[in-house]
Amino acid sequence: PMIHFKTDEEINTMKESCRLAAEVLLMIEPYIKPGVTTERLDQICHDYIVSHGAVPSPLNYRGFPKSICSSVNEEICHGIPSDRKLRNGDIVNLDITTYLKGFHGDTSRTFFVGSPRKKSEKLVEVCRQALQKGIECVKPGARLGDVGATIQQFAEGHGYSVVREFCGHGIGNNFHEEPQVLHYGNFGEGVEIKKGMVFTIEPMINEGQPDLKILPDKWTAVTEDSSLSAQFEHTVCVTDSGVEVMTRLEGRPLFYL
Ligand code: EYF
Ligand code: CO
Ligand code: CO
Repeated sequence: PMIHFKTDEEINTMKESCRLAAEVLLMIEPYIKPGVTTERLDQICHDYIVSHGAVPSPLNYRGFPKSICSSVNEEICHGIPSDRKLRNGDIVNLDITTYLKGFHGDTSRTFFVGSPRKKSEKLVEVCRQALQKGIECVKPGARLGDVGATIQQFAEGHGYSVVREFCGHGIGNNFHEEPQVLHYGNFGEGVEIKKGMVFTIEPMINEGQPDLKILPDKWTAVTEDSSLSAQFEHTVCVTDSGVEVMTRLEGRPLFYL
């Protein structure tokens, strides 16, 4: 079990990949409308990433067939872009990972399609805030259990549940590195956070029970009870004084909601 600590130089290069991934989420937003297929969104993101000299990390990763993950409504994560048309009132998470100059940058956001229902709005906002509170725990000397416990307490305090089967991860020259970043846990437990660590935090929050199943396509995770699920993700690095969100665009809020 080995965590790769990044030098300041590596982190500076990695920021370019992270910025591109964040720009993809900004670029794609106007295309997310009723009637658009998730395949079309995949194609637009793919072309944008490639035209900026990068590679979409999910494509062929462990056999994944598309360039982004698109997860609609009760889909938790790893949804495969398809000819499914988005409908008014859907929520859709687009998960973007880019590989540029030897480094991966990973970020995702849940969007509303057309006008959201109140219950979708509430779930998505709690998920966004859960990630924000998780990020606020990150500083040298804190532990990954603090991040997980904070996210879990916040989500469950609002009557929602946290998915256990998938977690955040170290990231760098490899898409997935150590450590695992659980979105549940206990304060004071887990790996100590140190300067130079780079990892994602990507809580998946369900409206109903935390249980999931995998669809026959072998990739898409959905809630077992068919309740809604939302997710947000950022790549963060640990600095001397705390944390920097590498997939946040300069001069913008954490998310554009
Ligand atoms: C056999 C994949 C492998 N895995 C993780 C591969 O970290 C990610 N998002 O934030 C992430 C994205 C993708 C990914 C895209 C494809 N994979 C998916 C599902 C199961 C699996 O194990
Ligand atoms: Co991701
Ligand atoms: Co990730």
